[in-house]
Amino acid sequence: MQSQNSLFREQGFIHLSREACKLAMADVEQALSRLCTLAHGDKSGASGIVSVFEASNPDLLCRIEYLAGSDAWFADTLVPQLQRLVEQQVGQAVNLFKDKCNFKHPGGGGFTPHQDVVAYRPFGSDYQVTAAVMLDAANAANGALEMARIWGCGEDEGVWVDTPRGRQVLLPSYQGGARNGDIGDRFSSTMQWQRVDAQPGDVILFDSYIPHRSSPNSSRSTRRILFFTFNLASEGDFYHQYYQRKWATPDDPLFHVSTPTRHSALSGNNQR
Ligand SMILES: O=C(O)CCC(=O)C(=O)O
Repeated sequence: MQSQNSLFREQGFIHLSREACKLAMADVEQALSRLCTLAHGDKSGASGIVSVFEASNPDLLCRIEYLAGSDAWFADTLVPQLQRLVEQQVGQAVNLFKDKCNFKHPGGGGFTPHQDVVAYRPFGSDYQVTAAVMLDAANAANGALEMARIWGCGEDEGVWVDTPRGRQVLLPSYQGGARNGDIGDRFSSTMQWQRVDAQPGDVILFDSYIPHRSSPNSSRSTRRILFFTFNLASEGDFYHQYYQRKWATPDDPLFHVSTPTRHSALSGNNQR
């Protein structure tokens, strides 16, 4: 059987079962519920929690962010556990870069094909790994994550970057417009997508070069996933800088890469 590290290295993602991760899910739920209560009563945004609503329905919450910055249990207990899981795969120390809970309520929108590195590279970090913690079962009906391999990209296309997982490519993508962040069609149209169905407590680790997407939630129940993104510690500590910028310019398209949310550059649709 292939070792977990070599699977992550080869695929760019790995699905860890709840039995393997042993996260205290009741505590996770309690911490999230504290944050939801705080976010709900804080229309001014003074708590620092970032609430982002769906473009198609301004009453439907898409996500909240700044979890570890807002709750000591996330910062002191969950983040170090996830950090260790990521470090085991990457073989290097990592720091928390950003965090969020995507709610994907019934009717919530999907995420079009993208690479997360598009949204993080402008901060000066070239490689990130996200730990996605399932709070609800994720499946075809409610919009589970889907991953794909990159193939057919020449040396002169995209931007090639040396990473702990070998050379990876940042594919050409759309900038601004309704397709902001989406991988160029020449690449995404021929990708074969693998849906990763998962159970509450499972963790999917994926790096920021792996193309991924998800469908809208067409079921009757909410599909929540927590996402904790880590960068290589050798590149620095970005968490506070990242949120300073997000608080100042929440509508910057950089914070809306292939998401079902609204940003400030909705006219134009330029592929770079
Ligand atoms: O929550 C989802 O379904 C997908 C999330 C995602 O792709 C992202 O936030 O980059």
